[in-house]
Amino acid sequence: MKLIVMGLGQCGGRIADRFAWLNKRAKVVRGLNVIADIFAINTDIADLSGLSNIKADCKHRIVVGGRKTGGHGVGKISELGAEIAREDGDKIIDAVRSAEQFPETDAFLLIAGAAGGTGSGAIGVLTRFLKDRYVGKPIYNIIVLPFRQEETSEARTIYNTAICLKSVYLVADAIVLIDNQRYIRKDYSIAENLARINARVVEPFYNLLCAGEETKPKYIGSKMLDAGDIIQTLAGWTAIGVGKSLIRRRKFPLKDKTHFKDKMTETNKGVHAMDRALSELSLTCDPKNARRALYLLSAPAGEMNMDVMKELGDNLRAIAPNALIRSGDYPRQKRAVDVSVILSDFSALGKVTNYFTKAIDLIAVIKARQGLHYANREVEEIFNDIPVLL
Ligand SMILES: Nc1nc2c(ncn2[C@@H]2O[C@H](COP(=O)(O)OP(=O)(O)OP(=O)(O)O)[C@@H](O)[C@H]2O)c(=O)[nH]1
Ligand SMILES: [Mg+2]
Repeated sequence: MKLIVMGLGQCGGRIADRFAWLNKRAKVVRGLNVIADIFAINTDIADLSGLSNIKADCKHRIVVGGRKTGGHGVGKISELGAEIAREDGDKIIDAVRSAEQFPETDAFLLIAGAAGGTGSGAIGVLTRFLKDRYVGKPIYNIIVLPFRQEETSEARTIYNTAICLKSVYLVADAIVLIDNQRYIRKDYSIAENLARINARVVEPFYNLLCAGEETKPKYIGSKMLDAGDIIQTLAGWTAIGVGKSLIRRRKFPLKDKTHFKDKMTETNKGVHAMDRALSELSLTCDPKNARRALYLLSAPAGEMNMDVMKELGDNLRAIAPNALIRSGDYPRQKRAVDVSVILSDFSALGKVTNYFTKAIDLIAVIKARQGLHYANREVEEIFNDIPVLL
């Protein structure tokens, strides 16, 4: 599968930069190209300078809103981020239009942090721009949710996040949610944490994107996973994860390749990798609410067989009983069994509902100060008062 990736704001730009690194890795290690082109868009010039893998020309690192912000960001005012995206949208679309390999692109992927200003405000607007222009190409979003400490220290965090989530839900084909708090490690500095989180956000995409771009028969699985499978799986709120089991070489290999001991370990390794992928999903969620799911088993060809695939399918069916499950195998991985999992099209998601409820409370307080009373109004009616930035 081939993507055009666009990182908005600091958070989006840095994760997009990691996607650029991922593509370099795919080219060097596997001779594959999974990203058609990558852009970073920001109101902050310093943030754009800090990137390392995205091309440094002005068509790939795009400064927007220069006149309004003087190149220093929008200071968490997402309404301003949205306004700038509306004004400078054509400049961005122009860059996208001249993207390398545009015709081979399967989908767009836009990335932003929900709690900031530039990315949070711009992502809904740009998603809609692209949607109107490129009918038929899916537009996906990755939305990064704030750390808990950001939520408790600044009311604007919750407000921006709720507005951003409501806006993107109305326009994006699917939204992959990343909860920063789930990845945090107490013994690391903030910068180390962010770099590690970004690496882990991008990792599940490696095999998922590569699998469908293979052309050599020996790397094509018995059930190849291509762009179509991923596009059919992604819808609405989505969580993603990857898990690995390392393969240790036996000192004294068993002569009989069909020996039950080896058969057992193959299946165990697969299931173990899937369990890890599920426990490391990008978001706390109840898999029972997922209506679509997908798993990809990547392993050396010798480690794959129908039993492992069946066991993985049964395992996922037990965890996500209401999901339509798609799957694939990819015989390319070396020295590890790797399982990528997508859970998508959630019918309910506590984390998202929580942001909306808290934002509604905040709005009620603000309106009360203005002399407006919400006492007898339905929650749904107040929900309509959460602004939309499109
Ligand atoms: N995972 C991850 N989160 C980040 C990163 N940088 C910032 N964030 C999170 O993103 C949110 C802030 O968004 P930013 O991207 O910094 O804001 P912005 O879009 O640049 O907007 P302004 O700076 O207000 O103009 C916070 O919740 C941060 O924790 C990053 O590199 N990785
Ligand atoms: Mg910024």
